[in-house]
Amino acid sequence: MLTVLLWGVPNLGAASATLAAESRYYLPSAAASGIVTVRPHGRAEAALTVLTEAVAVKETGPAATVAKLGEIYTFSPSFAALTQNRPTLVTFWNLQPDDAHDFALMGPGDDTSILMYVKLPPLAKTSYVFTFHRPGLYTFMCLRHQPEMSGQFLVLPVSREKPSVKAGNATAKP
Ligand SMILES: [Cu+2]
Repeated sequence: MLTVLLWGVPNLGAASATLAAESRYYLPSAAASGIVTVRPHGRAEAALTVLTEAVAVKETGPAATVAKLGEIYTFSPSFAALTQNRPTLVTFWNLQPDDAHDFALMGPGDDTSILMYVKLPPLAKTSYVFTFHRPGLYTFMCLRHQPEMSGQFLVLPVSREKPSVKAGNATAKP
């Protein structure tokens, strides 16, 4: 006889709170993977590093600016051109010791649904291999620092013509 004990489940306390917080983050769903595939590791044909840059922070920014506008960060670069169906390793460097950032990807075009949402912990490099399957303009942002911490990937289309490579050359090495 199968017995399932549930009496301890509602009292997980801190562990469940941590799980709830972590569950806010996600990679593209099966449906969204038709637009962009994102993997923590894997083969890449191009690479890009995106820094989190502090423009004004409470420790170093002009007091009047920080008092009026708060801490200000940007992604650097905040714009990059990528190629459709070309696996690209994007490495985010959070350069701040005391501030977490995050990365929410939207698009293409006017579609504001969030395809993926991941955290960028302090003083850490966070990498993913992105393969965009649809050309277009994709907006990304750190939801903690809006509206200034935003950027765009422009995904350029690949030619629809198939390369005329002989089968015998497919495994040839230089
Ligand atoms: Cu941020």
